[in-house]
Order: sequence, then C-alpha cells, then structure tokens
Amino acid sequence: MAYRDLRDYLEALEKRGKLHRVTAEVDKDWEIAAVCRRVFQKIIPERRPVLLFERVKGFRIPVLVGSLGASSEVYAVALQDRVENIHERWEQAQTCPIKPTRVPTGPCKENVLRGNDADLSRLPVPIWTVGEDPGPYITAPCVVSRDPETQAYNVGTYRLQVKGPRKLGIQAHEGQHISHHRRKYEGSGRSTPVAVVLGPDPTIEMASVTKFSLDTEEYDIAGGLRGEPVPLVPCETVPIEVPATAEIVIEGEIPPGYRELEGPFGEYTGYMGASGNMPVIEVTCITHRDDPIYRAFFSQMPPSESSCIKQTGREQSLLKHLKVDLRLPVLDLHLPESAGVAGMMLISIKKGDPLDVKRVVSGAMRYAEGFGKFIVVFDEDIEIRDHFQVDWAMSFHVQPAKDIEIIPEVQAVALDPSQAPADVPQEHPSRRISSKVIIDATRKHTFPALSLPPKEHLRRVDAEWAKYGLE
Ligand SMILES: Cc1cc2nc3c(=O)[nH]c(=O)nc-3n(C[C@H](O)[C@H](O)[C@H](O)COP(=O)(O)O)c2cc1C
Ligand SMILES: [Mn+2]
Repeated sequence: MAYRDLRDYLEALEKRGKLHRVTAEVDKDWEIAAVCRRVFQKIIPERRPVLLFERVKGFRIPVLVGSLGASSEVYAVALQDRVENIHERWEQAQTCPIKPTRVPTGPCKENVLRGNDADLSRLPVPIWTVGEDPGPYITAPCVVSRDPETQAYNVGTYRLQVKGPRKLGIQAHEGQHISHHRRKYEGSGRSTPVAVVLGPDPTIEMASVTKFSLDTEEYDIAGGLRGEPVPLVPCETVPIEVPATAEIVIEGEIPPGYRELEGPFGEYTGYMGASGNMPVIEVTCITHRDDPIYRAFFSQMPPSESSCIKQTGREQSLLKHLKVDLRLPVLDLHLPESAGVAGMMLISIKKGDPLDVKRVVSGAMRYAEGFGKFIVVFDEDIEIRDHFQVDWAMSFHVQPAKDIEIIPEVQAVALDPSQAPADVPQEHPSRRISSKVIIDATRKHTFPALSLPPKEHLRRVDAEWAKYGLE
C-alpha cells in the first residue's frame, strides 16, 4: 500500500531510525539553515536523518527538512523500496503512469483561510542564506497549474519569495512548464490560476522537481511511483485540483503582465543567484490540515537535499532516453552532486564504433542541453561514480588536442555564476547562452596491459585472505 500522506511516511522513517526530532527551540530566521548545513557537512549520507524541527520560535507549526533527500536511503524509504531499485521504480513510473482519482474532500480542507486570514506570515518560512536573501523563501512548493487550452496539469517546484502577507514572488525560468501556461493566459489578458502544495505524499515532490516532456502530467508520474492513483480535491478559489492529503495548500493567481524584483537567492550552485523581474502570485486562500507540518527543501551549496533529489530523477530520465529511446550502448550516466547535478555529465559506454561517442553526446545534448558544461565519455570498464577511476581515465586516455572539443553557443547551465557578473539581472539574455567541453576519454587505440597482478593471483589472495592476518 502506498503512503496515505506525509504523516504515514514520517512514521515509516521513524521506525527505521531515519527521523530526528529536534526538540530544542530554533529560530527560523537563521538557525534552521545553519543546523541543516552542519547536518549535511558533518553526518555521512548513510546516517543522515530527516529533521523535524518541532519548536520553531514564535510558531506552533513544525518545520520538516530532508524528508525526500537527506540521502538516497531516505529517498528509497519514500518509494517503499531499496536504493538499488530506485532507478527501476522511476523507469516503471514513466512507462506506466497512473491517472489521479477525484474525491469530494480530504484532510487538506480541515482549515480554510480566506480573505485577510489567508496570511503567509502564519507559516514558519525560514530564511536560508542569512544576510544575503532578501527574506524568507518557500523552497518545497509543488506549484500546480493547468494549460488553459487542454486543461492538462503541470506540477513544478519553483522558489517562492514571501513578499507580503498575501504576495509571493515566483522565479520560474522561461523554459519551465508553468511559464508555457502563464504565457497562454497572459496572451489573452487573463490571470494564471495556481495552487502551491506543501507537504504532500513524497512521490508528488519527486515528480515536481523532475523534468519530463511538456505533455507529461506529474500527477500521473506520482501515481506510477506510488503504484496507486493520487486522490485529488478541488481548490476553493481557483479551478485546480490538489492532492487531498497535503499538509498546506496556498491558492492564488499570477496577474498578467505584472513583474517585480525577485531575489537574489542563495542557489544550488553554491553562490547567490542574481535577482530579476519576475511575476508574482496574489494569494486568494490557504487551506491546511489540523496541526499542519511546514515542509522545506534544504538547498544552497551542494551537497544538499536539493542535489540529492535532483540526481536520481535527472540521471534516470537521461539514461532511459539514451538507452531505451535512442538505443545507444550507454551503460551508466552520472551527474555528480559536487557539480550541482548540472555542471558535469559522466557517461560510460560499450563503444562498438568510434562514432558512438559523438552519437551519445549529441543525444544527451539534445535531450538536456542545459546539463553538462563538461561532458566526459568513458569506456565500459570505468566506474564513473568513483572519482579515482574518473581522474585516472581522464589522465591517461585523453590527448587534449584531439579528444577535447569546445562547443560554443549552447544553452547555459541554469544560474551558472561564471556566465555574467552578479549585477546582471537573472532574465538578461547573456545568462542563457554558454559553451560546453566534450571530452572523449575512451581508449582510441590498443593500450598496453594494465600494471596489475594477474586476476587469478588476486582471486587466490582473496580466497586465502585470513592467512595474511589483515583486517
Ligand atoms: C529545491 C529545488 C528548487 C528549485 N527551484 C527552481 C526555481 O526557483 N526556478 C526554476 O525554474 N526551477 C527550479 N527548480 C527546478 C525545477 O523544479 C525543475 O526544473 C522541474 O522540472 C520544473 O517543473 P516543470 O519541468 O514541470 O517545469 C528547483 C528544483 C529543486 C529541486
Ligand atoms: Mn512538467
């Protein structure tokens, strides 16, 4: 059975010793960010817990961080599965999505706040990069919108700046699916209705942060991931349906054509992202469960919850495209967290033909042009998740003048601070175009034998390991 809701999932985490309740009082305006940073720096992923800050100074609502991406072990609990099966579960969800069902009402309607009661300052929204961010940011919003022509749903995570009791800034770049919807509404002078879902069943968050094709509905992918349809209820003030068991739902509208300064925000690159002119959401209603939990993603400098969750979805989506859709001889594809799951793309292939490297690179670039400022292709024997092997192969399989190609004028890695000085606005065209380095780190001719003991000698030593008295 799929988790009913976030609470059901937290119980499962607690049973596995993966939930840590912080009972000391914490200040949302500086302390939560610093505690999260230390948890990600000091505790290795295998032991890193999900954090529930139970006593937030000045609020009765607890703050939950890391419940999707404290580690891949936690992510696996969210899928009720083992780490080794995460990729397979994603493949299954994409090939067999499940449409949502409709229910008349649900727990997210236990409290309905309209008019001036729909006040964002009731929520304990943390400040993440203290001294740099202009205020609190909602970092784990699953923003639901609809195509005004087809009524198809989209769910995407785009940071929301709290700008007033009933106003949010929204930073979704032009290629994001909500921007397609907004342009259509704006084209006919209409507001874009939206619903911001906080603290749904974890599979909704998984789908919300992952890029699919424009016509893929994230509700269906979430259904595929959980193995059951997502039950939806209608919103109070906008023609949108939201997951019935979500902790908090903020309903609102994006007024057409209006823009306001948004940002800067401490970004996933490890630097402040530039500010720019962005649309706003005018809040029309807030509904929440009794004793709601406020959910936040921890992002900024990698490693973070953000880098952990992006990695799984992005690697899987690209790998499936290259292997299954394009039938290329790709074994593995890795987007390291240290590169923000965007800057570096490592691919291992079983090279049959010298042109395979070019085919794989062009397939990856066409599918995800904004990922991989450095794309490196390795032979099948290189374990691309092992930095030592990657450095070794790059050092001894590459002739720079022949094997490195620079591709000018391609889509930039989003928010890359090396693109332009900090004072260039986020929406400036110069931030959109960059260049790429392609490195062919496969062997191009016969190589000498490896300077290792013969395999049978190593096997014999392994078999008699105890006799050497080593650990
Ligand atoms: C923690 C986190 C924060 C994100 N913030 C933003 C953001 O502020 N703006 C944006 O355009 N994308 C942001 N993204 C990336 C989008 O969520 C991602 O591209 C997703 O595919 C968007 O949905 P869509 O493909 O349906 O547009 C964020 C992702 C994560 C994990
Ligand atoms: Mn989408």
